[in-house]
Amino acid sequence: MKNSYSTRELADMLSVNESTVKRWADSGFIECVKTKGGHRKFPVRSVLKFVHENRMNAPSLSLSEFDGKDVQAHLSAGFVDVLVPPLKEAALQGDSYEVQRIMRTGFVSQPDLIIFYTKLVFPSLVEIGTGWENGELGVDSEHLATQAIKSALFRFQSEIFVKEPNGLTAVVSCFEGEVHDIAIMCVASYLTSEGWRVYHLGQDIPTADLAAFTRVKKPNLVAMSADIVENERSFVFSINNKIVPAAKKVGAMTILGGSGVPARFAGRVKCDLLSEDISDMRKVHEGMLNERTAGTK
Ligand code: B12
Repeated sequence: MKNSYSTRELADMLSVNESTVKRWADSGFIECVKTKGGHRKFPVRSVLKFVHENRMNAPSLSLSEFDGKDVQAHLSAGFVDVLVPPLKEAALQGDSYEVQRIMRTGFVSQPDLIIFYTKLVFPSLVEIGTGWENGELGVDSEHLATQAIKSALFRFQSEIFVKEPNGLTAVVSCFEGEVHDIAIMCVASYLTSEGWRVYHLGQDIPTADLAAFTRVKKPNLVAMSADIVENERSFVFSINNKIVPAAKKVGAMTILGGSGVPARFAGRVKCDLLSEDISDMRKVHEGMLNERTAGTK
């Protein structure tokens, strides 16, 4: 995996002069380290941060990592789905550093986090799940691959540029008994990148604890994820009688996300939003930010 770029490489990839890159570095806009010989080296992590922070389009940064005309043409147009097969392959090998490298590449070509998740990360997981369902993959391979993606996501997410705090707070959590936490981890990461203060509670949070935590932290939003519900009555009771009242008391919006569960419980659970698509988080974020901005004027 490439760890850093030279001034020339970076200038070529961003289509600017070398002198521009040096000026950015000397003004502190982009972090660089100097070698003993006095040459500037730009860590990949800082380059990604810089590109993301400045909303730059730098597909050639990702092109430098991949061979093949088709792949390059797709990447230069931001179509990261072309990286699903290599990402899945690296995951099935349990090579989480290669998965991370592919994620970095994909993110440079498609720096919209929501699109990046929905076109690259999630389809890879779904394909792995389908392989298991069809009997092509054993539980061992499925777990190895998932773990590789999850570990890579953890590291990758620490490289994402985070906006200034916007004053909004969210509690995000899997519902009691739920262990599928990758989507909610991505929800947490998206909101964090948009400047939210996020309390990410992870898998299998008992209802009483989630309600108590909500009462204490008084967030603007409580976002939950549930993929598998065995006891319908208890699920509906927990949401309607414990979590929603706790959220209402502190003025928080509630969202229940997951696959199949929101549709199955539509009209039965009293959350403000039921969603099967992480893209809905963009609308929620923008709506709440506008409300907040209007309220503080
Ligand atoms: C990885 C995985 C696991 C891992 C979980 C690792 C982890 N830390 O997450 C492990 C191996 C532990 C696991 C266990 C099980 N799994 Co599993 N697993 C998967 C797999 C392959 C990928 C899950 C994933 O991350 N998908 C990608 C994410 C992004 O999808 P998602 O969570 O559905 O999120 C989407 C929406 O639901 C929505 N969303 C989700 N949460 C939220 C929240 C908010 C706020 C919003 C706005 C949106 C949102 O956004 C996403 C799309 O934009 C899927 C296959 C698949 N098709 O997804 C099966 C799958 C989910 N698992 C399944 C099953 C059956 C199980 C087990 C019961 C298997 C078993 N017999 O032990 C156990 C469950 C244990 C438990 N107590 O819950 C089934 C579920 C079927 C169902 N709904 O009834 C699936 C679909 C596989 C299948 N085709 O049968 N699993």
